[in-house]
Amino acid sequence: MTSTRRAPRHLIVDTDTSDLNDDAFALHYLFASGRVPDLITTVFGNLTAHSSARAALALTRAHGVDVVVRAGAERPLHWDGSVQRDLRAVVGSLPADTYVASLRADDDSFWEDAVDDGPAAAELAAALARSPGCDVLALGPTTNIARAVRMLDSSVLSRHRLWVSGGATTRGNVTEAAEFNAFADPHALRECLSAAWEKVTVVPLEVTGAPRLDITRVDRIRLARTPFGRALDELERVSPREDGRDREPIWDVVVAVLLMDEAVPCSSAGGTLTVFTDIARRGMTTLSEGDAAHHVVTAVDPDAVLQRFEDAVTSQGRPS
Ligand SMILES: [Ca+2]
Repeated sequence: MTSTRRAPRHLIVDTDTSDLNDDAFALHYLFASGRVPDLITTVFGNLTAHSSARAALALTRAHGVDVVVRAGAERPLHWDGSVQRDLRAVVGSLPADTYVASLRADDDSFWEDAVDDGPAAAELAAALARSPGCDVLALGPTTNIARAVRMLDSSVLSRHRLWVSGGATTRGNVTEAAEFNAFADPHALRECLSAAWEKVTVVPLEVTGAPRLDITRVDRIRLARTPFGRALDELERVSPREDGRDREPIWDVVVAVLLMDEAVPCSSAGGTLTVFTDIARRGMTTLSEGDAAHHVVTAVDPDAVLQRFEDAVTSQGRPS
């Protein structure tokens, strides 16, 4: 297999990981590939930022590696009374099976309790200020990253590259138009996309949702005596798939694989991705092709992504 590994740069992963969701799959993949993040920051989204930090810390320990993990934002960037009221009404009106995780309208701890944000944004800004060249991998709502961006000059940001898992160019998964990470904090995503990064790569839902980890691959991977193999085996035992033929999409893994390996066959469009922030179109993203402000991945070879992932998480620590 030919693969062209990118030269190692610093790596910061900002994530709303839980114990073994797609963010955790992506972290396992990065650890197994030897691309250990220099910093992991966590944000509200699937869980609270603080719960997510605990999950990330447990994952780093399963790999026997010390990585600094910092919790960050527990709420979106814009959070005044009218934003809260309008947003809660919108999520309350969505079909009952819509995945809105920590934004559930009946989750009073999110809407009403005053949990303090952790220090992630300041730590992220300090790490970027120190690093000569960093990849920032955004796997959740981009609130921490937007706050860090506000603390930095363009001369610092222009050394670093942003990779975003989120947005949707045809169809969303929260509303008709909006993907979850973009919906959770569209103002933050807009600020992140307009900042002075060296390069911005966005991998939208259509692309991250394409590769599916089928049962054959799951059954091979869970036999591996690696941290991920053991974790997946445990998941299959406690949460069986029943008649489903695939476990689920592996969304955030797709972005991590593209970050790691430029030989993965994919296509992309240069253009400007616009994020809508008004309540009716919250989180909707549209691409105007033309300039190259953003590189938006438009398609990827699903089998190549899945093979890279399986190779890494099953052969960890063994010479290839
Ligand atoms: Ca995520």
